[in-house]
Amino acid sequence: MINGYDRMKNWLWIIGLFFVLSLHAEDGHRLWLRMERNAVPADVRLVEGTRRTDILDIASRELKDFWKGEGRVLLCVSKGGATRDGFTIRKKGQDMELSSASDRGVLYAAYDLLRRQQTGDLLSDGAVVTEMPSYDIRILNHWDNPDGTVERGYAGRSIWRWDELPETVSPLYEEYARANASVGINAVVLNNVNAKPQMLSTGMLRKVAVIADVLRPYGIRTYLSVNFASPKALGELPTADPLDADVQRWWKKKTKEIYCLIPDFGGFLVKANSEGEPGPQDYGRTHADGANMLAGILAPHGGVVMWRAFVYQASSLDRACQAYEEFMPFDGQFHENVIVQVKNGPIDFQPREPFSPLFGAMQHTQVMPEFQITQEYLGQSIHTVFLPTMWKACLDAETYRDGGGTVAEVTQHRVGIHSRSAMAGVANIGDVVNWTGSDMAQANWYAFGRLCWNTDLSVAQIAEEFLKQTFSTDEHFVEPVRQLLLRSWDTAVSYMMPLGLHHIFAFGHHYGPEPWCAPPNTRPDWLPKYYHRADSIGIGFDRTVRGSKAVLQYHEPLATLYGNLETCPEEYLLWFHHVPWEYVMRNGLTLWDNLCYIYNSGVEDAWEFVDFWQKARPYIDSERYERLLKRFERQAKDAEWWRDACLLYFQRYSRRSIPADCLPPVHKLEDLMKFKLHIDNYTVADMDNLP
Ligand code: GCV
Repeated sequence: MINGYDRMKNWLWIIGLFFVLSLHAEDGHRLWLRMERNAVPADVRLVEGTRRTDILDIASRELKDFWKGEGRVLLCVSKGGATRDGFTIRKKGQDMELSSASDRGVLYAAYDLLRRQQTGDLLSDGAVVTEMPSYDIRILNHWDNPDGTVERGYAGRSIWRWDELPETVSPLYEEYARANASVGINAVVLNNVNAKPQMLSTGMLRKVAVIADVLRPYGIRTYLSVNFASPKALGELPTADPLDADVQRWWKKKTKEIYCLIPDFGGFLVKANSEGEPGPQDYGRTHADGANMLAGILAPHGGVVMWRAFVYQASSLDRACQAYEEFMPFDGQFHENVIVQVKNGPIDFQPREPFSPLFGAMQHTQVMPEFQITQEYLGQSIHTVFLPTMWKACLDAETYRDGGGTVAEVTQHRVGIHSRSAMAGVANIGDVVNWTGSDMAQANWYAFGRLCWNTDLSVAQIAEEFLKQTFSTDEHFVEPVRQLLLRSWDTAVSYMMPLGLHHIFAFGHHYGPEPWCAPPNTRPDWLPKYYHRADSIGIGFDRTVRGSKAVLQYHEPLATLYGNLETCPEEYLLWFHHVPWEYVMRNGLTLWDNLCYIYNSGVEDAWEFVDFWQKARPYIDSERYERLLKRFERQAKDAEWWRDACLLYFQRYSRRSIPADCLPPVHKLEDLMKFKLHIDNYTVADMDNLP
């Protein structure tokens, strides 16, 4: 029999346990902003002459709540301060002075200070730090649809709750704004580039205005993707021809309506004549006609047009050549407030691509890089792949255009007096509690912001900052997990598509491998065989002067370097060349053997990540530990799936055996060829149904 006293004791036990657990509960929602709130607010003041603004109020609040320094924090906006969102922090005795030419700069200084506090990177007495962002516009592109779905989203539904707006304002919006501001992101495109015309209806714009009001005090400007055919699709005009006077009047009126609701509206992002989206070519007009028409209308309001160069037709021309062919004739013809938005590689966010030749080629047009933060082609929200390594490979690539310059340098260079530099990232954010599906995928959101702010930051530093703020500052945790993050991109490329292989994904969802995929009546350039071209002689796409000539879109010495089998960097070998299976590579092994060993090393690395992660167990909360452990295990099994699918399939062509010192396949090709993943909403558990 349990008496009253025992019962009470049991209850106290349960309540105590619950309390302890909830203290340690880490659902990932706080991202990298896990600072302890002060019991007594810090002493934060505006210096004389600095007027209060909403942005400064937020900077003050953050510092009062979380800054633990002894002295005062002085916030100063003055004409002489750093411009373009830049800032200076001075440590004077116990006091900190944060100054900038704008309140936004002061906000970024506040977050810089808090980051230093979190990571232990404190300033010594008399220290002066000045920062200037690499890009003017540091923008997230959401591929969120008005119905709440997210194209290529792996973290639940859209955070924008259109059906509740404008009346109900989700607290998520402000949390999201704060997270962005803390890493310097100052612009957001709310909706998918495959834009629904209804986004421009008055009802939707009122909802957009409410979100813009929440983002503004965090220094964030709101942009929209627009459907080029909107005037026609909304039933208001018979045409969307950009040279038609009625169409121009329609856009003028619509733009005015937008600026009445959102005075600091940033502008339009446009995907035109690409993958079935409408565009100026539908009316015999050019990309320049379309972009300039919108740019002319936005200019008086201070808005910009981001016009995407992601274009390709089902034609005989190599897909990798098409964007260059379509855009180069218009170099120098775009208005100053047009920025041509170019994906990092010439095809489509593949695990590894050479940089797009347009970066080096368009010398008289403002061009901006577009990266994909959401991991459409890199294991979605299951695999851990730290993407800044890949982004840096693109940003640091030398273009050899006139006067030279890396991709980062040429895109940061302003082409016209009024032009602005920009960098875009396709968001990986949804309404799941931890925002990004995988707790580790938060690192890519964080890294995107940090890299837009400073393209010179090292990947190692970004990883360290993220881990210290998000998980633990304990070196026993930080060092191995940082190593894991630094290796993760190379590992994923090794088990998915080494040596320049690309686009050999499963059809539609792009999660797993399907190099054999060939459904009837499908565009050839959507199928893996178009890209890998495996046959009895060899494998790879010949883009040399004997093949599609894509190499000629690069400046010398790259055209020759890539075009020559002996000098082509091996990581791009099969991107640029069709190479015989028996070809002897730089390490003295044949192509086939190399392929086997690299796939094999990818699998070994992925299993090693499981070990690394298991060692991290004592240093972090069990919730996030367990969630990630499941993912690391699934990633390693997926690596085996990739290796087996690709090697066993390509073996049908190479007719060579897998070297004896490679791990033997765990799957049979016939089983893998039968396996189909549900297109939507698959989970780690679904993947366990693999044969
Ligand atoms: C938004 C790839 C993706 C599409 C995406 C497109 C783009 O093709 O698979 O989902 O569409 O890129 O960037 O426009």
